[in-house]
Amino acid sequence: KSLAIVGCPFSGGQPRPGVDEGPIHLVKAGLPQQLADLGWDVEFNGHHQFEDISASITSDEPIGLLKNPRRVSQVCHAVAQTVSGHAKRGKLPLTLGGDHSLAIGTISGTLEQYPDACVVWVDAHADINTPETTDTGNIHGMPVAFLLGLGSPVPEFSWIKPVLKPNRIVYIGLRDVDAGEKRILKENGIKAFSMHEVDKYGIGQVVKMALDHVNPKGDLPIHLSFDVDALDPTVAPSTGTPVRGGLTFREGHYICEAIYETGCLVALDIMEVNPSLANEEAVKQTVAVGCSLARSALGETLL
Ligand code: DIR
Ligand code: MN
Ligand code: MN
Ligand code: MN
Repeated sequence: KSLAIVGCPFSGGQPRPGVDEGPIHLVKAGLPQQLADLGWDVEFNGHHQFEDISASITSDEPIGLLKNPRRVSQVCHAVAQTVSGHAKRGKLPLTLGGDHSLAIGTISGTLEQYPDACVVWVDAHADINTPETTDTGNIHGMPVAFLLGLGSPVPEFSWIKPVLKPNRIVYIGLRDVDAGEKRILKENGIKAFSMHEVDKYGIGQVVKMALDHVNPKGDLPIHLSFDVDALDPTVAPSTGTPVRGGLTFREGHYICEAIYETGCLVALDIMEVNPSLANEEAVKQTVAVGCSLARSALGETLL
């Protein structure tokens, strides 16, 4: 049991400063030791600095509506190589964000080593806008579209191999989906369990249905990408785009526990913790929840 923490202090996929401090807070809160206590051999070589990338990009004018396109692309490319490298050496990459545009990198890295991997995307948002459908131009609202190869190609992102198939991703927790995104989900037949389904069936049944869809024989590697804004804002207040009516503390952790129990987890993202939003108590609470989600996905049990 060996994992590598990939700390990604990056906020270029969205406009609010502070989310780049997320990984630093999660590590300071003791996450590496907590995972070691669960029996993992934990590698953590410090947070990504992305220094060469910043230095090499002197100006990053929007491309169409896309904001910070070169920075996001090159940072994600570096993250993809790091994640892929860890996976290749048999380590489970645990990426700490940072904003969710980083998942372009993490999932690309996973797919490079595990081409048949499936993705469980836990989020209030679908993050599947294309450069054509986006209202905000924030790339953290688009990673899934890039990974699926939807929308007209953006040359800056041509390194992405869109090898993710629409039937290999499933969503849990959605409740703030743009009109264009709803259309994309329908057109591509992408399975999504919104909060409506969580209310209707309960989280146990939803996770079972989600896994049956994306991993029908239970033999595919799973990448879990967890945006903490999937949780209700009362549970995870320090995040850039909170949406009320979210997952309870237990529902969020149940998803992680159930995915661990499959034995198929090969990569994990904990994204969008922003310690500069909300008061000190709320920040502590959100960072603690980020740590406990990671522990649940990596084998912590209640008994
Ligand atoms: C919105 C918000 N759909 C957008 N997305 C967020 O900007 O495309 N994703 N907050 O996490
Ligand atoms: Mn490393
Ligand atoms: Mn997200
Ligand atoms: Mn979100």
